[in-house]
Amino acid sequence: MSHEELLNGLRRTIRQVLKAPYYKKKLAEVGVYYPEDIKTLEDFRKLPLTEKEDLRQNYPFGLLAEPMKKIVRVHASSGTTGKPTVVGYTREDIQLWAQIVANGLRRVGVTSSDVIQVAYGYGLFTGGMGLHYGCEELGALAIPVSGGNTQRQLMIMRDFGSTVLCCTPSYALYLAESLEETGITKEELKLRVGVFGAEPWTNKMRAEIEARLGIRAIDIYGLSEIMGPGVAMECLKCNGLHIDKHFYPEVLDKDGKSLPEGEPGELVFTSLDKMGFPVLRYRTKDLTSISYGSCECGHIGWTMQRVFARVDDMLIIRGVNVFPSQIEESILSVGGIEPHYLIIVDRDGNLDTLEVLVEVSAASFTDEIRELERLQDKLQEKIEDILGLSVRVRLVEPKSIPRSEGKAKRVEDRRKEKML
Ligand code: DLL
Repeated sequence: MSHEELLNGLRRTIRQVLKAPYYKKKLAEVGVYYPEDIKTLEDFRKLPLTEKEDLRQNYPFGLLAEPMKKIVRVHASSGTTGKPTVVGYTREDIQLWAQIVANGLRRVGVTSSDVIQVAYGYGLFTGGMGLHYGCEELGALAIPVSGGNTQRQLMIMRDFGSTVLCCTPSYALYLAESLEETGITKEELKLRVGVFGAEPWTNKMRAEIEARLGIRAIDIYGLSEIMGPGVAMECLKCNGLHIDKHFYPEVLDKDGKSLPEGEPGELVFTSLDKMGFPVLRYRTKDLTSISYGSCECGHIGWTMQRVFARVDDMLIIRGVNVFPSQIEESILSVGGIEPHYLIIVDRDGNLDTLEVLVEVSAASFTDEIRELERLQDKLQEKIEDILGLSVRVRLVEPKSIPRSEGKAKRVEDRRKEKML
């Protein structure tokens, strides 16, 4: 996209957001009354950021930029506190979203001949319906099974001949595990590709899922405030997620200053063609870096690295910044254990404590106690090495950590209750 095309897109969005009184007031405060007031990218970068709090203050429909009669669908994300954040789509927005998802699927070799099991939740969450409309736009067969009911998922997968599976990576792992128990073999399935997202995951987790299900596992990213799944997606090269051209990304540091390409910070998006719920410089709270360039797959534009954490996921333990993904990496680099874990942070007097529960595999569970102790020590050492913090690793029985059918919860921070 040329510089001029980008500026035109940004101005289109400014024209659209000015229809919502809240944005109008916010922009007036910085002297912007018309889209033409933005003459350069520098002007644009001075515009105020939008946060989840702005959405909350305007709950439920205050930021819609089109009259209600033009809105044909709402979605919402639950969040951990208070009211959900609500977003609205016009008919054109829904069509655009479907095309964006379809393009992403096409890029990983999915065609109209594919049978796509959509095991993301259907409902206010954007996962199910977002993928569903993308599949239909592609002309593929969508199976709207939604999340949960694992045995039925597996039966459908085998009997309907699903070739593509869409769900969270943690649920994919659970399905793989249940498959082994049900006695259905990989060979009885036609599964070829997995389109996994909605939560952070690592390359080690990818390798695990690919091996267990015998598929290519592809990362898909998105958030309801920007549109839903498909804002960015990997191609088969898996060198980052290509950001769709209808969204303009920026990466900012803690103080809101723009960071150069390649430097990690908070991802911020502006939609370029959304009508119902246009977004101006929305802070995603997701941490990653971006770069501009072309890929062998044909994508020319922005690519983001996988999201390694959210700003609010970062745990500060005894002053050290810890991301759950660092712990996941170390766990998955040791054999004899399952990729299921729970991080428990607590406080003992004035001291933060970090404990990681890790499941042993059924095979190592039968080993001698001494073997298990050795495994536990090895894991503990690995995590301590990476974090530079002392940690207590506790091996637990196979299948004792709760499985997730949607977004996994891997951290329990008990300090919060103690602070209240
Ligand atoms: O999770 C949309 C989605 C559905 C994406 C299905 C991919 C697949 P929300 O519920 O609004 O929307 O949550 C958005 O989830 O800000 C990230 O923190 C996280 N997230 C989404 N995709 C990824 C990913 C959907 N691929 C929030 N990797 C985002 C890491 C992700 N985190």
